[in-house]
Amino acid sequence: MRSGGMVLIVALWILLALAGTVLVFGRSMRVELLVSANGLASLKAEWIARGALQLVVSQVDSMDGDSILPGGDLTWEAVPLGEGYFWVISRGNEEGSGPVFGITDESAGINLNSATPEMIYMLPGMTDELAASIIDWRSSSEESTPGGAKSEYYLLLSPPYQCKSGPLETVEEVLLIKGASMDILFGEDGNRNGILDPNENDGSETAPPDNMDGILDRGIYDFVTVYSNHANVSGQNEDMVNVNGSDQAGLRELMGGIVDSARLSTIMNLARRGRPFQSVLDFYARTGLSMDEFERIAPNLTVGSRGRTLGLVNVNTAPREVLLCLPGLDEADVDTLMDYRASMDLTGRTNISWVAGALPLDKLSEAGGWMTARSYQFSADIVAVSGDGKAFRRYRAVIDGRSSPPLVISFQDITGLGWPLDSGIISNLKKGIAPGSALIN
Ligand SMILES: [Ca+2]
Ligand SMILES: [Ca+2]
Ligand SMILES: [Ca+2]
Repeated sequence: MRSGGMVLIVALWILLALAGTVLVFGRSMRVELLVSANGLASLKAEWIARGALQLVVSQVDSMDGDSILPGGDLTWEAVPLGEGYFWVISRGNEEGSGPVFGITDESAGINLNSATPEMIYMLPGMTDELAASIIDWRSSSEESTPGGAKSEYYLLLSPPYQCKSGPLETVEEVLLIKGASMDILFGEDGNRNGILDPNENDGSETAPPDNMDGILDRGIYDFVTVYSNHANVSGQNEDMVNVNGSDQAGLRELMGGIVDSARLSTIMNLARRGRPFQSVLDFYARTGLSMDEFERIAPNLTVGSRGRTLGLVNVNTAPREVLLCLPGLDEADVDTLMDYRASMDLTGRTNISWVAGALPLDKLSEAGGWMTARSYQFSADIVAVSGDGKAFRRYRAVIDGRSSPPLVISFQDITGLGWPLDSGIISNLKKGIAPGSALIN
């Protein structure tokens, strides 16, 4: 947040300085007026983007682990703010359906800092070489894995650099890693808007290269993250019961409230023999709970320190490509999971128990340790334009909602990628025609 604020302040000073320079050195009155008007438009776009960021932060603050926006009032498309408008482009759109607006759940992606080599390899378009090299890039080990690379490789490049040997801080950092390319990371979506733009379907005539097949071939960018993190989540249920704990009184009390004493002793026996459990889904799979029983107690269960905290994948929001990366899940499993999901109202659905009905027990045990139904990190691709259409700004912000107020952990200027929406919006604004407007509550 602070560094984001600093970036903005610095950017504003630069703008003011530029405007001042022009006033001093402008060669004609016309040029002078034109440039200072554009400077003012830039300033407005900048502050609209900043205001939009505050709205996103307050939205994340209200979600409390939920990853699904409540329907209805809230929209992120052509929102009037100050003397202009903003949009938040979501990464969640399906093929060819045009842009989708909203904030993006970072737990819907594979976390490159924690996923296994096998999971990373399952990403669309991934190569053996890059998967191995990502593992080596983040690993503190001195040894490289087959196909991977440590500093010996990077120090021979021009310019030379060291292997990171630590976690990635941005997804774009992948481009520093052996075997990476713009093509693998971004695919044909050069301007990262999730839409097939004309230059992304004209072959090599204009950048980026593409196969002219009328379909946006995506890179891994839309399916990966470096931010998803469930460690030290505050505000979680305080009387959580650790199914791996040595004292099972809590579990006995919790179960005793919903089953009779004969069933209670059966389940307690299976729980004792089954320990340790890798996830609450693993607990369900190996204790013979009914779906109904599990649904009632799942929000109160934890597996304690056995539980993974970095890079859990939210089964409510993850796209098909991401679910396919989870250990043990094949195409048929993912189809079933997605059919189940489509048939449910997921609003407020932070209870993971629905997954138990969608997968065979052995798959729940295997993949369950990577699954969650709660999310805390979100990103927002903010596009802000001045009301006269003369200037726009685009930022990608990442917000961590584990604390209140949430923290802005990344604020990246991607204005240089160009105007990412319908060009008619800009030309209309210049003619004084407002974009299809929407109100934010
Ligand atoms: Ca595009
Ligand atoms: Ca092209
Ligand atoms: Ca294509």
